[in-house]
Order: sequence, then C-alpha cells, then structure tokens
Amino acid sequence: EYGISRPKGYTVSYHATPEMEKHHFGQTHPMKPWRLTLTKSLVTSYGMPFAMDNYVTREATYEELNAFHGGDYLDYLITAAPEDQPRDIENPDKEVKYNLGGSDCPLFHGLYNYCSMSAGCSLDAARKICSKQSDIAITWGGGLHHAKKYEASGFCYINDIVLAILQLLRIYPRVLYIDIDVHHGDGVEEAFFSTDRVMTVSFHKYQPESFFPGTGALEDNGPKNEHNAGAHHAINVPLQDGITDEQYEALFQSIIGAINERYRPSAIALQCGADSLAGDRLGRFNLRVQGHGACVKYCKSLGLPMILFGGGGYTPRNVARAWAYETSIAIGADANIPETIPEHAPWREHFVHDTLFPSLEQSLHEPRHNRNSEKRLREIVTHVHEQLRFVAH
Ligand code: V1P
Ligand code: CA
Ligand code: ZN
Repeated sequence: EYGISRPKGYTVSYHATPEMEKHHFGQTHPMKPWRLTLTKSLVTSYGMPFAMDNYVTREATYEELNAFHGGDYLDYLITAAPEDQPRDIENPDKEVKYNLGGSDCPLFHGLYNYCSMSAGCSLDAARKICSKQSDIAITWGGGLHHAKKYEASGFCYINDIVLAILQLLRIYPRVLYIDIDVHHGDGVEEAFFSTDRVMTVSFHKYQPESFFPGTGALEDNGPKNEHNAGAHHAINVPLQDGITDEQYEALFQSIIGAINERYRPSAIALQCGADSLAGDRLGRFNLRVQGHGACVKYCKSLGLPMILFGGGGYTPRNVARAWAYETSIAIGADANIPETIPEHAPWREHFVHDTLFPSLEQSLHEPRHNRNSEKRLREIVTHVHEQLRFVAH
C-alpha cells in the first residue's frame, strides 16, 4: 500500500513480544513499556512487517542471563516480589538489595519475565546477526544500558546489550557500540572496560551533579594503565541542553566516521534511546525524529552487520515516531514513507499531531536554549581524534 517491499540484497529482522508491553513500573514511573505497543502499531500501519522477518521472542534462560550477571543477583531478581517493595514515603529511594525496590528500579509484578523477555529479544537479534540470517536486527524492547553485573540501575535490571555483544564476540573480532540515548551508557562501558574487542561510544547530556548517572566525562577513555587492552577504547561525548539536529549530525558523523576508519569494527551495536528527542519528559536535547534517524542512516551506510536496540524514551508518542522511522531506514523505505500517520493507525489521536515528523514548536512547550557552543563541540571532536591515534590500526 505504501510501496514498502523487502529490501534488495539484505535482510532485516524485527524481534519483539507483546507480552513485554503489558508490564507496568508503576503509575508515576516514566518508563512505559506500552510505548513498544505504540511503536509496533505504527510500524504495522505503515506496512513495514512485509519487508522484514518478524520474530516473536522467547524469554532468555537463567543460564543466558548468567553469561554476564552474577548468580546471587539473578537469584534475588527471580524471587523478589512486589510485596518486598519498600513503601517509605519519607525515603522513596530506599532499596532492598542490589539497588532494587527504590524509585528508579521498583519491584513490580512480572519483573523477572519482563527482564528475560527484553534479554531474549536482544539475544535472538544477536544470534540472527551471527548466523548471517539477518544483516540488521531490530530489538526495540532492549537497550537497557545501565544494568550492572550485580546491580540494577536507572530503570535497567538486565543488560541485554552486554549479553548481545557477548554473542557477537563469538563470531566478530571487533564490535563498535554506539549509544545515542540522552544518558551515559555506563553499564556497557563498564562491562567492556578492559578489552579492545569492543569500543564503546556514548553521546549524552553530562552534568555530574544533577543529571543521571553523572559519569561519562570527555577525558574518561578507559583504563588509565596503557598496558590494559581497554585503554583508549571508551569514547565519551558529553553534551549540554538543547543540542540541535545539525550540530548532533555533524558531531556524530565526524566521530563515528573517524572511529570506523581507525578501529575497523566488524559489527555495530547501536542503542537508539529516544529520550534524546526534543520534548522528552526526562531528556534535554532538541533533536527531531529526522536528526535522531540520521544517526541510524549513517551507521547503516557503513555496510556492517548491525543490531538496533531501543533504550530510554519517555514521551511515548515520539518514541514510536522515532523507532518507526528508524525501522523504515533499516528496510530502506525512509524515502517513500508518507509523512502523515496512516488514517487507520490505532491510537492515531494519541499522536496529537498527525505527522511522523513534528516540528520543534510541536514537540516543545517552550523552546530549549542551546547550551552547546561550536567551540566546545570542536574541542570534543579534537579530543576524540587524539584518542584514536592510540588505537591499533
Ligand atoms: O536521577 C535519578 C536518581 C534517583 N535519585 C536518587 C537520583 N534517576 C533518574 C534515572 C534516569 C534513568 C534513565 C534510563 C535510560 O538511560 C535507559 C532506559 O533512559 C530518574 C529521573 C530523571 N529525571 O533523571 N528517575 C526518575 N527521573 C524517576 C521519576 C519518577 C519516578 C521514578 C523515577
Ligand atoms: Ca548515550
Ligand atoms: Zn536514557
């Protein structure tokens, strides 16, 4: 109907399960798994499933999660019940254990199933890439980049990205991890801190005292000990409020282009957190759907096997717009995709504006001041290029 057909010469797979979308973190919690339903419905109403291999994923097994996470932590995660959730109005961040049960990582009904489904999606995506059955694998239910080996953090309990990259490392010598979520991808950086087989690159808002998680300074590039293989293999791009599409795209292409030439990755893992969009409930940037998507388009142009992960994104209608548009980029249908959301799309009125590409005025209640100077952005690019000189060619 929209002229969407299978891409010629390559295969895209889409990994999701409607079961994941039914979970709730709680009424006031910003993470809404329902945004995945909205995304899938937009993807479907544009006819995109015809152009992809669609998989309903299974839950990851305990053994699969144990490839990264500690057994003690997993054992607790399995048994933790919503009844164990501390209900202390005076101290909402009170946790039970492993940073669980506070306001960020609450214990909710079906938590373990939710986590194992997210990980199952991303593991299936990685396996399709390893077996070369897919060239681009999409896992919007994954991207939970803050989870640590023994700890939940920032709405993330299981680090599906780390698990997926560990799969890729069985086949691919070097994996480039790129993170365009507005938050620092600390969990993934930490997991691969001491290896040169994964280079991690995060673009994020950086304000150590007041913006979560507070890590990811420009100068943090991996272990300081030069004898450690991981030295110079963590790249951080700290940004300020209000960055625009034009600035972000130029920065992204300059940095990722240089990394691609120097590091020569054999596969890409791209975390597409949509909280870097303008009008996000937690984010601070001024990116439009087009600017966010341009990062995906650039990565695709490198012609490497790639996994697209979800991540943050707290204004569900914009999350669905971005991830539907990025699905169209993956299948090569972005040039033909109608700007107007299809008449028959479910929840069409939920999108407020009927366009896939709202203007900044439509996304923001008040314009956000751009606090990124061209001078600072040039300094960042220079610093990254200098780091790359230490990376084996
Ligand atoms: O700022 C904090 C912590 C909680 N305080 C003790 C400091 N937490 C943030 C967490 C943001 C997590 C982002 C996850 C992701 O990168 C990947 C999925 O997108 C936080 C915020 C905030 N504005 O930064 N938690 C909450 N807001 C929150 C609000 C209402 C209810 C529960 C949590
Ligand atoms: Ca990031
Ligand atoms: Zn985020």
